[in-house]
Amino acid sequence: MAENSKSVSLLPLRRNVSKIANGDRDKLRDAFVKLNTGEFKFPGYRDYKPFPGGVTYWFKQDEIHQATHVHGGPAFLPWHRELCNRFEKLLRLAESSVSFHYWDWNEDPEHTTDDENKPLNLFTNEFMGDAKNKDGTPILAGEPWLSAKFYNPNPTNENYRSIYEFDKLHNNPADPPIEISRQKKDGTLKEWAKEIRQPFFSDEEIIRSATFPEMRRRLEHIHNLAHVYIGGTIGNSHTAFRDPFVFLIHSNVDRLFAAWQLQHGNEWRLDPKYIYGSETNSTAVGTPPEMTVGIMTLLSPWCGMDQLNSEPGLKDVRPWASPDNWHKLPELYPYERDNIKKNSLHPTVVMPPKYDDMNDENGNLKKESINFCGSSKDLDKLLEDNHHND
Ligand SMILES: [Cu+2]
Repeated sequence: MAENSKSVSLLPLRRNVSKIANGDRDKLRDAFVKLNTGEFKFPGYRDYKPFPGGVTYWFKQDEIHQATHVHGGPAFLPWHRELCNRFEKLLRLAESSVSFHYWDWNEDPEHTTDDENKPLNLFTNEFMGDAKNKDGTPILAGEPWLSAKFYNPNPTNENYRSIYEFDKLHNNPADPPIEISRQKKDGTLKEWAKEIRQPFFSDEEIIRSATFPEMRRRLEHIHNLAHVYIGGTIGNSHTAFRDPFVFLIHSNVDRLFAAWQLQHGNEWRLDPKYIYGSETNSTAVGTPPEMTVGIMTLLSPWCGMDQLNSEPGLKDVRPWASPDNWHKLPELYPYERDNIKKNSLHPTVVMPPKYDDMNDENGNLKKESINFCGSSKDLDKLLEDNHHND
């Protein structure tokens, strides 16, 4: 019994963030906060040329997202899955039993309910900060992020990150952004989409898509709406990853991708050779910044820019650039153990992470909810077989 309860509390299930215990939300917030402290910094110092160092694990996420721009193409889902999986590992360095929980965008995050069906607002100064002013105008996120130096509205010198993409003087990733703002819309995401006459796809419609290209287009569209629905910093793709709420959106995006993969009778969606269908052999198209990234493209920046096949227009990011070159020394870094020279076909990218609506407390797939005929053991084996076939 004791052993059992221990294994449950350590289970890495990703859950609906409004339905977990208050203490688990605190833990998630604390992990975010810790990743922006001196304890969690990448090597180097701010003024190093050509690539600044000394960036916290938290600010690194914005730097990575800005350096790559993987949107509007086949690699949107797998690339963001890699980003999220890596970020979850970092969160666990700060809080060992934390998971990458999701915001179910069918719920209004200001007016939802908790695990005991009591009213719950995710935008409080104990959890995600402020969502908007009472009159609907934009607001700065405030606590807990202000004290944690996730932004600094009153810099005493020139060391801050601007909200403008082309402000060359104020874009050092080691500096705090000058603001995190939000302007959340009233009602649910679906209600707002109707108001602005945008097509809306339900979870069901996304999951029932017949092919990968159809599914990822529907899913990315709703994801785009979700960004603008929260508004402000997160509503601009250049600055979105400065707002912690972005990860709750992206956990939900990945959950729906996983749910599509686990549909009964569609085991090919777990097989790197077949999952991406007609987009399997896609490569980068266009010229930066107007380009889309393909399934064959190596996952940047983690692969290092000196790799063959790395795409034009991408920016180098330490520590996967000189002088650290982690992509050449993965054995030195425990959380870089996976082969860094991977693309979206790699089994660790194709494998769906475990979510509470598809997996039971022991991490096994729930047959009744997702109609997947196998077990997670079969899944692990399938992925292993694919790995050996590479
Ligand atoms: Cu996004």
